[in-house]
Amino acid sequence: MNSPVNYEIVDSVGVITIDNPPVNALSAAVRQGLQKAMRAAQDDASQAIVILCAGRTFIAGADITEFGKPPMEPHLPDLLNEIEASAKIVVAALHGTALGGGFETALACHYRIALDSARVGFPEVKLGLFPGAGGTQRLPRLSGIAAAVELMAVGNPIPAQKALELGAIDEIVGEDLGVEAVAYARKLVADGAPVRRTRDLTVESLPGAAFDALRAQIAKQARGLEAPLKMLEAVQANVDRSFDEGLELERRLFTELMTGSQSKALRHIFFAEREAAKVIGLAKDTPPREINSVGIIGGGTMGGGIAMSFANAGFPVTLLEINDEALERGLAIVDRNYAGSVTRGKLSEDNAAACRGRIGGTTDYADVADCDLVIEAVFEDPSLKKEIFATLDATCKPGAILATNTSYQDVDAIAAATGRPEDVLGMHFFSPAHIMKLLEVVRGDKTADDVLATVMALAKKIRKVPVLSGVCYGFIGNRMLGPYFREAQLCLVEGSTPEAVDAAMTDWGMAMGPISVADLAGLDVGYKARQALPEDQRGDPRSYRVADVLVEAGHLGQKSGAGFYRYDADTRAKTPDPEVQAIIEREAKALGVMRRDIDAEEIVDRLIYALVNEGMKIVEEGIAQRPGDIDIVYIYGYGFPAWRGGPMHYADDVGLDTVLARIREFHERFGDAWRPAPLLEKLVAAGETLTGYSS
Ligand code: T1G
Repeated sequence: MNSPVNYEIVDSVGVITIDNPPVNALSAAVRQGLQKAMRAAQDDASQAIVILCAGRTFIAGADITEFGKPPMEPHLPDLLNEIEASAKIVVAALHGTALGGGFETALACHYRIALDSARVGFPEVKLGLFPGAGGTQRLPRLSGIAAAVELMAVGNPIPAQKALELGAIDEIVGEDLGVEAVAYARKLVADGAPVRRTRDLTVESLPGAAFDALRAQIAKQARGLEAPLKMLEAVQANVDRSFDEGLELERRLFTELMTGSQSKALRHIFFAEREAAKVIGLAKDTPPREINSVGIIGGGTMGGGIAMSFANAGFPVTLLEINDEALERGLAIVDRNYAGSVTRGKLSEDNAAACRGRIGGTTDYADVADCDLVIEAVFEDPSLKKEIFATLDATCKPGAILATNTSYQDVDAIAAATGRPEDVLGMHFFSPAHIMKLLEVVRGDKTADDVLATVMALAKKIRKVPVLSGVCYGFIGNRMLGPYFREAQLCLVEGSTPEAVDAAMTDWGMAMGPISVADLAGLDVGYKARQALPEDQRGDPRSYRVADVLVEAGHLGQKSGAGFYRYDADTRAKTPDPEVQAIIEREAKALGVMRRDIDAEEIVDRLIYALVNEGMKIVEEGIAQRPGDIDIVYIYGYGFPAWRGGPMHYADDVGLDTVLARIREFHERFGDAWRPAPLLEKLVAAGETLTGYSS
């Protein structure tokens, strides 16, 4: 088999080229090829060595597909020690994204050059790890401990210019990297530059107190993720141990993380996110339609956020509202959001102005007639949506894609309001739409393949994570949220309090507790949805009676200053409300509920297993293509802790038999709402897991 590593001498410089598409990951074959080339270069006529990569990027890390499998030699830390020990100067030439083990490879070289467009970084923390091949010991020696910790704790790459400032690279060179690298190496030799081993550099020490402060800060940011704190422990070795002792500690802590459940969960998410973008049965080469202009119907919070997502990605956007006043209000929301992004340093003033400049407004449908994609984002009134789609059908050019941003309505019924249902689908954004990464793409009965292919690919361009959903009430995310909220409300009535329910879930890792989420979304939203249903379809009154009473008492949530909690008008800080607790206890009595102590474990199990049980049904019905898609929905749309891998992965990790046993117990105690999903029973009976399952 051809090695993905090529070696040749160019102008007396040994040039090692790695060519392992798509991202030159450090697979076993790459490591073996690199070692072989390095050893050859030690004994041949070359005067110096250059390591670079073919394709779109320098090494983007260790090969994540090899994790969890028996490691093959050479092990990366040993290989990098060997590169560093080279008797001849070794230069790393970087382009694209030099990440993780790729950046560590560069740090083990004696000199580093890069294209201006290159980026370097340590994203391992996003995999529940930290740099495990010398990065925790070498980067501090070049950039100082504080800068190194910052780069490793958050995991976002930095541009070459910044890396230059930090001393992590030595020079930024022109576009022809191969030529520049050979010339750079030859100049080093000509100048008599030394072999400069990073391990030999001294590191500026940091007092214990500074480490304590860092530890406290990181613990707060990590929100239950173990890796950043272990990273800090490894980095601390820089001040009180030798380089090799530091490497040893790094290896031990890294291995603990690698074999732990958090990294397993985050690696699952890494691949599940990429898998989610692939539509089973849709030909890879389905030609997408061209999208160069976008129209948005409705300039409310969602419409404005969606417009910004497209404008931020370079698309011209036309925002349509029913009259000038409403349009002004909509554009003012957009202006406020851009000003906020500038204040928070997310966008530069110029960039914000450029993006804002791409958004135009109108009250005339004729101005969206030529748009390639039109997204309806008005409030959840089914007849209004159908009316708008009938108008779009009459106005928009043939071939335009017509999308609805509904959160739960029947997309097929909306498509039926047009004569071109094949051009209609759902694009369900999450609030705030210019920030939240998730996009539920809802395929209607008649949605054409090229429409689907277009929108799945477009999602990446607007920096969204797409997940395909079939048509059902609430699609994937909101449908599962129903049982989740049901259990949260039942726990309240049966004996708990808003603060206890929320604390149980946030301590477990959720970004926000369910009661606080309800207050944020607005209690009136659920109330109106229930009022639209006949009483016998609203479910167990114990699961909504308190919310109904609160709404009827004017407690709409954060937006009215009071919901389950009271909110400070200025700071938005929330406080428990004794009056609400009194209402809960009064309604419990009226509903004949004997209140009891409910501990955090029961709260977590009821809420999370409610998600799992509904998720199983969604997979079995084919609403979601794979369990991993559900995990992506909950991590990018509902604040589920990524280090638990999403509800479906979590169920696998706990053990489906354990989950089923608990659900059966709840079924006994609480009734039909807890009937175990057939798929769960089938998998347990067959001794199977969800891994690899697809509908
Ligand atoms: N290993 C294996 N496969 C990888 C990979 C990797 N490191 N990175 C990407 N792929 C696959 C990916 O699954 C997809 O496959 C295809 O490449 C294109 O990726 C010891 C322990 C580089 C910024 O965490 O962040 O080094 O779906 O769609 O949007 O300390 O990929 O086509 O079949 O994401 O252009 C650290 C992970 C590893 C970087 C490119 N490195 N990769 O983004 O393409 S841990 C990372 C990325 C480590 C050492 C430690 C991105 C990218 P498929 P893509 P992209």
